[in-house]
Amino acid sequence: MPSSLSSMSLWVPGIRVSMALHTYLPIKVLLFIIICLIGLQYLSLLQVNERRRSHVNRSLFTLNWGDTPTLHSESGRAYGKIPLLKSISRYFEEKSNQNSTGVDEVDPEIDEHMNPSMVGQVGNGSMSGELPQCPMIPPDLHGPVKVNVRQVPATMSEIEQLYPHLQPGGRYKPPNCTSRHRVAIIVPFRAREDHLRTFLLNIHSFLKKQLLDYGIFIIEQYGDGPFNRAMLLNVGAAEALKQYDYQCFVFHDVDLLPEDDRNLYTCPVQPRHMSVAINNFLYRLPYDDIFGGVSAMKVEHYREVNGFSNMFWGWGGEDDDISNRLRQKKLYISRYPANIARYKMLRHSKDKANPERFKYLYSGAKRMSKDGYNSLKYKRIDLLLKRLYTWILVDLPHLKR
Ligand SMILES: [Mn+2]
Repeated sequence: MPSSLSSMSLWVPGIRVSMALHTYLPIKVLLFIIICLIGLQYLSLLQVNERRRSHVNRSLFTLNWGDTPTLHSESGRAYGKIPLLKSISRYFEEKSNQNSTGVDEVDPEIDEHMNPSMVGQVGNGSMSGELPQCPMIPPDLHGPVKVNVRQVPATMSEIEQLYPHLQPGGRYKPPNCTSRHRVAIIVPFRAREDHLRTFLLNIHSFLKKQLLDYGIFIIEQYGDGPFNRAMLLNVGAAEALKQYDYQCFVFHDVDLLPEDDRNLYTCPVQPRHMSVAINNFLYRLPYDDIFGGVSAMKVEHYREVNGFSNMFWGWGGEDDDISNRLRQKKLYISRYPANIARYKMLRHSKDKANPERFKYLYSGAKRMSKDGYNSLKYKRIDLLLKRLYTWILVDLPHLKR
């Protein structure tokens, strides 16, 4: 009795003193059976995992993790990871099979637009009517681009030879897809032949990569009276829409050259100011409401604000006036980040600022409905579809008030 009591005290040390021996015997047996059962279960689990492992395809990279010596030599717990690895590898296997058979996920939007009847409407009845829509993000963009201002050919015909793919009037559309954007680039101009050559040399290669359906319109002011940039932009808008069913305008100074091809000249949801960071201004935005230099607008937004004012003769004011018009119509000026919307400005002597510009700026709101696109009058002296651009020479009547 004492010996068995002492052996009992080994098994269950905490309660040996106060309890009698015979009450512990069944518990002892029960514990033994439970431990045996746990052991058996454990062994059978190991066998099951061993069988599963033998089915696994060793060529898949995810299983190489499971087959590493460390996992093998370690305790059985490590095998618990294998079913997970297997499901991951099966996932990848199924994915790769899908790709190889061409069963890829279809973008519902693209699919919808590939419907021929839809493209017929969007494609403006042109040759590209049957082509699929171009990708939303052009694939050939590189980010920063080299702006060439040093080796500019001395004649237009030399530049023309560099761009044989252009249609008359400086028009381009992607050959293999229907562009999502029909964009008229409108450039007010007078007597800056060297700037124009530099601009055309750089802008055509820049825009081609962006898969746009675009045309370049150089609107030249006739005579040597004060320059009216805003009115020339209005003329450009009117003339561009006579040529083609453009969806938006990019109003572009001839002396600004984009430095990053992610700066997309697409039609913006909200009016977009594009020349955010200019080298001459140390790549900083001079003020928040600025809309000069380069800016883009949908045709409907342009019409909504009645275009630009025709009253700004000489330098300055017209860009702030359109900015006020946009605000009045509850349109917002959107911008790309400054590291993308970067421009190089060509050097030129400063034009004479218009001393009256503030007067017209202050009264701008009152004039918006009467002064602009709907009151535009001009005399078109010439229109030529040149190789690199559509040239429009225009005489602007100098009307006061
Ligand atoms: Mn300038």
